[in-house]
Amino acid sequence: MTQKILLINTNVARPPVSPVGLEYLGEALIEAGVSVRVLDLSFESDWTVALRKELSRDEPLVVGVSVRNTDDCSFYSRKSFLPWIRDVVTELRGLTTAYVVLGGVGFSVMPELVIRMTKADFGVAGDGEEAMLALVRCLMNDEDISDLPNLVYWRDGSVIRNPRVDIDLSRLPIPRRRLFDNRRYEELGAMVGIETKRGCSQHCIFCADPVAKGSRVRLRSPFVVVEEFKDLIAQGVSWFHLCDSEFNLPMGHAKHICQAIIEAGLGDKIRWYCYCSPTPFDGELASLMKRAGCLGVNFGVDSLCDEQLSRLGRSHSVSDVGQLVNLLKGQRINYMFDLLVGGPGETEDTLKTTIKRIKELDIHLAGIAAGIRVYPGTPFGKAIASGSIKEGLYPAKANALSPWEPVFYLSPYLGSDASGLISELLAHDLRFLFLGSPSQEGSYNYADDEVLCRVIEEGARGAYWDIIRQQKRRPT
Ligand code: B12
Repeated sequence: MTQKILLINTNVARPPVSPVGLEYLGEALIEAGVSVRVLDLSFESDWTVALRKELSRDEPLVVGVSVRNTDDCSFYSRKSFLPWIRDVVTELRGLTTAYVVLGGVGFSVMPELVIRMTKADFGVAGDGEEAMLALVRCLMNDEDISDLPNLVYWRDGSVIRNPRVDIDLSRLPIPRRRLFDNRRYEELGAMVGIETKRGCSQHCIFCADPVAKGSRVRLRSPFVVVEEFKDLIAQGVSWFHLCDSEFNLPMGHAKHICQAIIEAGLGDKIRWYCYCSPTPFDGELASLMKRAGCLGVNFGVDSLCDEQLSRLGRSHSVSDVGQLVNLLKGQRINYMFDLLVGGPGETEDTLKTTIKRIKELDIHLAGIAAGIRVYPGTPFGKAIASGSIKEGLYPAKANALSPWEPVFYLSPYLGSDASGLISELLAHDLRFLFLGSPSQEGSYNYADDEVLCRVIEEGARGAYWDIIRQQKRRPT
């Protein structure tokens, strides 16, 4: 196959995040014999000039455009990246007749809405490797595309989404991680992404991960993951962030991954962070993670009120979190807790209880996201679409979940000034961060946070929450 595919990384937010999804996709295409070029807009000072230059070289058959984030998911800033994606697609239309295909985790959380808004020709929802290859082959040979799994396309003015197929990850070649300049990302303070599995089988009512990644967990072999680490280490990369929804689900796989890293002698060559669920977690996992180079864990705790946890569809309890905290303290693990405030049924009392318990447990760092980002394919999004929840939606007219304006839900029982209430309860306690606007004092919204970028430029490294934590504690 000789015709060229151009893959464009559009994630230009700072501090940067390496385009691991696009890299996995590109490597799989190359392995199948497709000729692939990449353009990383994250490193271009003038994106229109860069597009023009790239497309004047020769005409590709397909241009793949990554949509990693639809928006920053912050109720208080509500910054959408979709107008930017639409501008890139529009610019491409003026420069090439190539098919424009969208994909990425952001795209996959609401594909129909994103494609309608950007007017791209096609999209791939979910796993990209095999779906994009199948699409490219059909387009090359002028074959019918209408049955291709994961494909989103236009027919007679309507957007059609084909049924998804979540691929068996053991079929994929070991990605070589040479398409993008991961070393340069690390120099700019990024942690390079790497997956140990895909999918999440939990039933959290609000979460986009089962929608974007599938609800069946698919494991990558520890051998393959270690080979990928080795390749990146050989390129001079040492800071990583795992891209699993929750690293410890299932716990046995997490232990196997850590053991494989330790046995390969990589534990002191890499430093990594990850997301974990509060359960299951035990002393053996904590110790293996530390020996395998883990420097910090972000736990999705959401609430410290059992009735609220149950309403959110979480499977852990307040007592589980208490046990977890004892274990983390005993094992001296660096961690933060993510809290999700303002879900259905949240009241001033449940919120006060959560904050009080965080203080009592003396949690190192807790981040508060107020307001639930509503996605069409989640149980919560479906409940809203069915009309069973009418109050608490922002924007208020949000009956037809629009991608132009990110839609949020905030429990009406928190009153008209939830952020004032939260600030009052936190009372400048340095153990708390808040998902506000980037660069705002105490905020942990990383998408274009200038203060965070400056600190990174001065040499700070690690997960962005860990850098912010250290800054907050630094005497001024
Ligand atoms: C790890 C992670 C982080 C880490 C990143 C560290 C790192 N170096 O990777 C950190 C903590 C820094 C982070 C930050 C943010 N994150 Co984040 N993150 C994730 C997470 C868990 C993994 C993303 C990932 O890399 N996946 C692995 C890759 C391989 O998958 P993929 O990108 O989907 O790629 C596959 C397909 O989509 C497809 N594909 C990919 N690109 C393309 C392109 C084309 C053309 C095609 C056809 C196919 C295709 O092929 C790939 C292989 O199959 C996801 C949730 C999740 N489970 O995915 C959230 C997630 C992506 N993050 C999210 C958000 C909101 C953010 C922030 C904006 C939060 C904030 N306000 O600070 C920032 C943005 C920072 C930035 N510059 O982008 C949201 C995005 C939701 C949305 N509405 O778009 C997610 C989905 C979490 C969630 N459930 O809400 N994040």
